[in-house]
Parts: sequence; C-alpha cells; structure tokens
Amino acid sequence: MLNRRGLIGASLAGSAMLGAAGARGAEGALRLVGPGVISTWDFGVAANQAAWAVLSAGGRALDAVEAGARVPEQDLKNHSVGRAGYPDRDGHVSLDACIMDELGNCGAVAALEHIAHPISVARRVMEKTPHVMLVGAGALQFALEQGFPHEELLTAESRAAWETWKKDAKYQPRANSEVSDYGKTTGQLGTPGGAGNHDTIGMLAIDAKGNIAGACTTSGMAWKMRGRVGDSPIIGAGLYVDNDVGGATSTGVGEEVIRNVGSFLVVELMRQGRSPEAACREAVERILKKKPHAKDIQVGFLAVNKAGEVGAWAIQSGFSYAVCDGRKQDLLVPGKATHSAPR
Ligand code: SD4
Repeated sequence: MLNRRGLIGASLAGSAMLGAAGARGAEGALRLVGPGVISTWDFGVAANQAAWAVLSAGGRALDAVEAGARVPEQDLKNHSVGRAGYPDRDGHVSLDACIMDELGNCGAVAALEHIAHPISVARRVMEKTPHVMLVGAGALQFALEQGFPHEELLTAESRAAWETWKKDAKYQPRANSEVSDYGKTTGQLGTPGGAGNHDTIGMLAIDAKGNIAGACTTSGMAWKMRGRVGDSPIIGAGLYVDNDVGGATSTGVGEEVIRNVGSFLVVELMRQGRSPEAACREAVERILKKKPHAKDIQVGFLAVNKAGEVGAWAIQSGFSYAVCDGRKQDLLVPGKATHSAPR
C-alpha cells in the first residue's frame, strides 16, 4: 500500500500498518521502539539511515543527528540544504544550521557561505567556543580555522535556476516544494516560486540510553534577501530539545516559526501533557490564529517525546516525515494538516 513515493496512504494513517516501524503508544501515536530517528520530508528516509548506522551500533543521539543531517547537505540533487542549495537573490549560497544535545548544549551557524557542512560547524561552535551562534563572515572564519574546506557551493544547475528566477525576480515560496518528485510532475522544479524553492531537514533521535538530540540544516528560502536568516538555526524556533520531555523541529516559512518560537512551544506543550501530535497541531494553529492568511504558506512541526511517541502537524497537507527504528528503517508518513494544499 505504498504509493510511488513510498508514502503510506493517508487513509492508512492510524492503522496497524504504521506499527511496522514502531509500536503504537497512547492514543494510537506512532512510537519509536528503542533507539530511533525521525526527520522531515521524503529525503529524511536516506538521512535517517545514516543516523541509524550510528544508533544501531549503540552510538550517541548527537552523533546520529549530525551524521544524518550531512546526507542532504552533500546531496547535489537537493537544492535547499548544503552544497547545491539555491542561492539568495544576489547569487550567494548561504546556509543555516543548529544542533542540540541531551544536556541542553547547543550550537548554530547562520548565513554561512562556502562551507558544505554547516551542521558540523554548528557542532564545533557548541563544543569549541563559549558561544551558541556564529554568523556570516565570523562563522566562515571559524569554520576555516577548524579545518573545513572553502568551496564554491553554487552548482551549474543552481546557477541556471537562479538565472531563470532573475527574469521575473518574484519571491513567492510555495508549499511542499520539498516533495522531490512534485516538481517533476508539474514541471516547476527550479522555476520562480516553484518546487525546490525551499527545503530543510529537521532531525530528532533517541539513542539506546534514551537520550534525545536534534539537528536542523537548510539553505533557507531560495531567492531570499542577502543576510536573511530563517528559523532553522535558531534554537527554540527551528529546533528545541529538552531531554526530560522530548524534542521538536520545524520546516516551512521560517518567519512564521520565529514569530511563535515554534519548536520551543511544541516542547513546552508536551511538557504540559500534550501528545507530540497535539502539541504540533496547537503550534500550527497558534500561527493560523494570529495570521489567518498563513493558510497559504506551509509550516510543519515534527516532534518526539521521551517515551518515543512521534507526532507531526502542518498548515497544509503534503508535509511528510521519515521514521526509522529497529523494526523498519525507511518508513515515510504523511503529516496531518489543518488545510488541504491546492495542487
Ligand atoms: C527557512 N524554515 O529558512 C526554513 C526553510 C524551510 O522548508 O524549512 N523550508 O525559513
């Protein structure tokens, strides 16, 4: 019953089929059994497998999420994370990332250019400096001092997409551009406001000790203003982990997530007793309540609690997340949503 993207049909959400990747917890929530990892969008499946290699060998959740996040960062077909990310409107590829461990340590980089693995630089900021976040030229200087290679990240393909975009120079993020074959069917891949306009991977892992860590990495919104930073590298917005409660991450139009400190809100709602899905839904509906026209953009939250229960919610249908534990490594689940996405 998998469709061509390997996505379990929405009608099956809530059925025993999902138990293949994990047991069902309270209220039928999908639950990781033992160590496991979840991440945003369909490309999360491949990323989870790199994280799983760490977790299944008894490794630490922090190492798992770093390894997982590096997969889309180095994927030349992924135009919104790491190398080959679509540039800002002036042609600069600028990357944002953050990472957080089970002890509450965290590190981040924003508007980082010329370094293909911002998640690993974010980890170095966490481990080697007294600071949480480095940005722009300072982040690049630090990365180079740490031995990361200086690279041209704008590929010929991304440059061509930027040249096409410049003809109209219209900035119009489109919902669900992350679904990688959507653009192929609509012919919109790489066009102004088309598929590929934004993507991000947010990843949360629980290791064999029950410790939780998270990572989030992106090139942000394609064709953004130079210097624009979204939610993804901001602790509490794009990612938050509290090892006593759980973790949350977000994807979509970062401005709306920052305004509502979205991932922190999801974790705090779980602390108050909400399930991961209920917490994600309430965070989405907070955005919509304050700004009803946000129904036309996409924001999705993904969360896991200390018991391993997994949940997600998005403004529009089309959001998906990947789930991996000892039972099944490549499950892709449709996120529930408040609105149906126009197609
Ligand atoms: C941002 N939240 O820069 C990121 C982009 C994203 O799916 O997640 N797109 O605002």
